[in-house]
Amino acid sequence: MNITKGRNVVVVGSQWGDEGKGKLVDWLTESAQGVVRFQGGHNAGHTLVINGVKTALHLIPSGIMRAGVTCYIGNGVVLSCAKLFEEIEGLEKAGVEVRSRLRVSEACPLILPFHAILDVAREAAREKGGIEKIGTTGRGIGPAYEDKIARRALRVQDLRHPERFAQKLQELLAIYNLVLTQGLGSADLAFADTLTPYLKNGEVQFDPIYTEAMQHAKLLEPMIADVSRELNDANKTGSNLLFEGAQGTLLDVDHGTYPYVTSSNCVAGNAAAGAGVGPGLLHYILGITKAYCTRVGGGPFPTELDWEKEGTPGWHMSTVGAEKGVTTGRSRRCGWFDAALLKRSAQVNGLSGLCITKLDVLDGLSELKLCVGYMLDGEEIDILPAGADDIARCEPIYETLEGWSDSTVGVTQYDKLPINARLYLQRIEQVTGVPIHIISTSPDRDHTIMVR
Ligand code: 2SA
Ligand code: MG
Repeated sequence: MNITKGRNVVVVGSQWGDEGKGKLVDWLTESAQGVVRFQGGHNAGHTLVINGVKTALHLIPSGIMRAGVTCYIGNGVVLSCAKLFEEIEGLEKAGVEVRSRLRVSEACPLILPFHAILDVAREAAREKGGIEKIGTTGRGIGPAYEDKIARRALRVQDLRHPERFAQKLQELLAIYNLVLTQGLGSADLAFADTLTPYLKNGEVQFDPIYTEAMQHAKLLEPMIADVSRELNDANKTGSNLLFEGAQGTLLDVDHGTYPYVTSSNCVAGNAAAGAGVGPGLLHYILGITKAYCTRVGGGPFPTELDWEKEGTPGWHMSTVGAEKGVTTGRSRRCGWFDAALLKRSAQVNGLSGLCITKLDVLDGLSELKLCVGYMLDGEEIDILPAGADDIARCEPIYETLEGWSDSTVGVTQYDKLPINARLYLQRIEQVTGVPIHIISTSPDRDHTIMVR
């Protein structure tokens, strides 16, 4: 089976993000000519290991590590030019050519410094008010999407028109300064010192933001494109396209553990809207799925384990799996595999196949638990319900399977996996109803099993 030949593939995270999408997109790019980001922003953190060298990407599609592949940032992405150029410069230092291969949609809403200020201030306000924090990455993602939906965002195309940009920025700052000084109270801006020169006396300043944006405008100009048109043209000439999701299905603003979610649609269907192509161009949907579960940030997690207690299975996952956020360095919470959650994920994405990652992390655990449903209000349910409140009340129903002691690190053939590892994978397929097509046995590009 070749999942990319003549077909476009959408790669989505089927849990709470960090399933290993970056590695798989890079690996699949061998048979693709274009890689497209369609949602999220620099809150994403995709780690690639190529020939033992580690690269972390936040905004640029993972296809950038393959020479000759064109990378697209679609209209669904919220774009911080400052972070984009930071990332471009880092890659260039490592010898990767970026600027001639990156196309950025003119319709991307911009993330500007005040978005991160509001994001951080809101989280501080929640904490002060005794409300559980969302646990955002503090990158301004939520406020930037709010501006988009409220129809007042500055977009990449505005960078081409300095006067228009200046006027829209003035209008936007009037709103932000009202919210920041009156809505939240200046006490919450105590952290502001670290964010100068954008703030003065608790107010966001026009000049430094405008000046910086105009500098970015010049640098970005050669990369600004009609991404929708270029993707449609590329498809007509037979190019295979890969749509690279960020975060994960349970962080989707509609289908996730709302309100403990990110502010974009992370599901496969958004690859069309967030890139500017029709849904008919999305041929195969690959759900990247960690062999256990992790989550970073707040919100319910039915199969969560005590991952800080030495010697426990949760601690094993956390330490052997090196479960730390790529963007913020926060520890990820760890827990057993949740097949009832995956069932929801398969449904809302229309998954064609699964890719199981980090199977090797489970090596050495004597037994494994698999969540196949929950008890909710005295009733047994077989699929994750909607929204954080109900999910938080779910009591997992577990099946116990035998573990394996042999190492699976670097295994590249299905038959070479320990029998108990194969039984674990087969049970996941049975419960979720989705076939496993790929298995990843280490972060390395070459340590990948193509199942059938
Ligand atoms: P935000 O910043 O508004 O998108 O945060 C809202 C929630 O979404 C979660 N989120 C993530 N979860 C996992 N991985 C993400 N990317 C980084 C990584 C995260 C990091 O790959 O490791 O380094 O901390 C990501 N981005 C957003 C976030 O934790 C909130 O729960
Ligand atoms: Mg990540």
